[in-house]
Amino acid sequence: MASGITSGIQKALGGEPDVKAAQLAKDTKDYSKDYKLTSDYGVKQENTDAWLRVVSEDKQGPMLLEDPFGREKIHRFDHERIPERVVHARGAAAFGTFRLHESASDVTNAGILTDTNRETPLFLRFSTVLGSRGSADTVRDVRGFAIKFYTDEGNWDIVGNDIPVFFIQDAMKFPDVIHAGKPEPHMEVPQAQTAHNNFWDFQYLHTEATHMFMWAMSDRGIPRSYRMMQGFGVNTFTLTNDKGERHFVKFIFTPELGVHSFVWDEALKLAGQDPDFHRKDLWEAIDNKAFPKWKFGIQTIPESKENDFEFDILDATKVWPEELVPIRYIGELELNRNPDEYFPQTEQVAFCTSHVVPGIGFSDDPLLQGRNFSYFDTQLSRLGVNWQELPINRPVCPVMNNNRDGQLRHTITRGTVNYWPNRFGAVPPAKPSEGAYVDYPEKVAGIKKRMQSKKFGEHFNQAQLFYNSLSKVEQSHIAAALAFELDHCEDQLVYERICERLTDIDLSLAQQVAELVGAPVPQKAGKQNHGKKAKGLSQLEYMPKEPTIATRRVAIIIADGYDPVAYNGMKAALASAQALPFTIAPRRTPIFAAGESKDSGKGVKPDHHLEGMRSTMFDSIFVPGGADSIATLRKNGRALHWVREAFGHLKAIGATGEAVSFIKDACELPGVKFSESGDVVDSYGVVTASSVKPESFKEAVQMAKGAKEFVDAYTFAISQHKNWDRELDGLSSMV
Ligand code: HDE
Repeated sequence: MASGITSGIQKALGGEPDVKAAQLAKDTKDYSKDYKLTSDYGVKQENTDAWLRVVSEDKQGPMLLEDPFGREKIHRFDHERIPERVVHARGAAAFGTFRLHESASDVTNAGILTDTNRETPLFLRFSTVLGSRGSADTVRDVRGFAIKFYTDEGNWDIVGNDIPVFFIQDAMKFPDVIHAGKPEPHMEVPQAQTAHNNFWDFQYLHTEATHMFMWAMSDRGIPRSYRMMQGFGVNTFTLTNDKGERHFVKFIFTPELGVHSFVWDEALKLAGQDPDFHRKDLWEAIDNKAFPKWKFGIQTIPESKENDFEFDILDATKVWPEELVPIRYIGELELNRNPDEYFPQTEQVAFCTSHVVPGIGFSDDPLLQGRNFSYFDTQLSRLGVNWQELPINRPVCPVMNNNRDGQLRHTITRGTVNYWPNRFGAVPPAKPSEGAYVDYPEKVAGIKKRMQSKKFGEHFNQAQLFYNSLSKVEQSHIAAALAFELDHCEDQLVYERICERLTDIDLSLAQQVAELVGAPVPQKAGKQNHGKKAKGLSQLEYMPKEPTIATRRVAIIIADGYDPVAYNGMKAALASAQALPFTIAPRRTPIFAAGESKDSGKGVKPDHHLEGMRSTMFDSIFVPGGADSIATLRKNGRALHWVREAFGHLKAIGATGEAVSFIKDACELPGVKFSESGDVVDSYGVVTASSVKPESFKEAVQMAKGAKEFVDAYTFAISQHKNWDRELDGLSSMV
């Protein structure tokens, strides 16, 4: 616990460091070791395997309906499911802490954004949008980034995404955009994909979605990890300070590990090879105490400047370019505890954009205002009216009101009255000076009408801005993603129209895609590209300042006769840099080093065998030398596939000794250089060193230096996430 915690709630709970954890502990049971099995009504049971039935020696007789235990067990099972979320059904979550480094008291009086002595507990749920609960993690989609802050003044929910803009401007269009993206109604396909006619039909007809579909088609749609995504509140909220002044605000979270994505082929394969990849990745990092962290930032605009921009600052299809509205990073969010049980926590957590605390409020953003209704409403069909009483949803501060009853109410309130005012002089409602929520006294005038203000009508400027601001590689990924999606649209009208729409963004993009998908290749821009760029949009801008390989999964591939010096040295170097080395071999029984006797009873037990995993599940591969080991791997088609696939997916590859020629033969490509002698060569992220056995002390010292040089070059290549030069120079697709 940080020193100087002043939270009154913490004191009330006996000074517990994490008030939410302390509260939840009271509802968390682990009976299995202390108690015998009982029925739900508490009676001990001697047999929970067989239903009570009539039997004779040679005949199995009928089961008896009278058996309360058999009936109860099946009945409870029959009713285990609740409706999944209508969107964002698939998710994974963790507990964490929010700390404020710099008070934002100039713009707000919210305790969580002004008190730098506090640690606020939180629960963060990541999700995909379109897929069902059982769909794959790595599909192309937007990712949810929903946080429940358990503040001293009540729960504050930021229900955000990993993309800063949205498809629609008005909440009323939400059912349309989601219906168009979800499986088509006649045969319920495709699952968790936007690659189908209806989605792209809608995108063409609904021009305000153009900016967002460019983001969804960019690498942001296929993140490497939940831990390597930004989070955005998307909507425009407001902050009010002690002077009663109001600012518009956007909330931003930027990950310490950088913003990284898969390449598409990798994401596609992983969806089948390990559909739980992101869920496991999050759990594994927290379990290994490599706690993911995000910087928390705000962009604020004083109320007086609301109309100073060429776009409407209440339009959720627009970003606030950082050049115009800088981000002020004032806090840090860390995830540091895995949930105890999925259903009561990750599934039953219920977020509401309408949950704000004093000092934070809404704007007239028409998407936000609809969301404020929807989230509250949807919890009724998922969880019932008393959903706020569920342990994961309960605030850590006292809840006192006259709301009563309803399905599954379990708070028991003493007293004779349930209304206010009452004759018993119960505590009256709070005053603003006592922490009551103050509604901002805004003057509102206008004509009641179903329309947006004028600036909402411009839909392409920021789609161009986004595209122009990306690196060449990122731009080419958008073209490839669009070509993939449109290839899955059989309706000619749909793919031709989208190619036409792309001319409103960039003519050359439209031409590339049209050629690939077989649409007429456009010759004229629909709307001229303005050529402007903005910072902060390309994810390559978010590389960590200090290169890091923390939590990177590295496969070390060996077979009998491997070089133990290179194997052990690299394993230790990776582990000390907080990477996760995994030993992969042709079998999972022990593998023996060169010179090690099979009868020694020792050997290394691999974590996985070559067929059990795929290169897709790792960030990099390293192959140590050893003549026999390499001779075995050369004959193993799957081993070759590991190397070629890792190369194709732009991953760092390391090899020493005899492994160098193996890697060279597996993926020899013009332009890629390999080490021929003891020197270290880093070419396109393939880092090799053909070691020689030291003949003298001097040589041994030189080799030790070489080893350090090798480890440094190889780990740096891993820290770069992908070797983009490989792709730019057209090497990756040749494997
Ligand atoms: Fe949501 N959204 N949404 N959404 N949304 C839901 O609420 C909705 C939107 C987001 O991990 C639902 O509890 C409307 C934008 C996340 O539990 C539902 C509109 C953004 C999650 C709902 C939007 C989001 C949801 C379904 C248009 C990014 C998952 C289950 C006005 C800022 C939260 C639920 C979790 C979930 C409605 C648009 C993010 C139906 C009407 C924009 C991260 O209430």
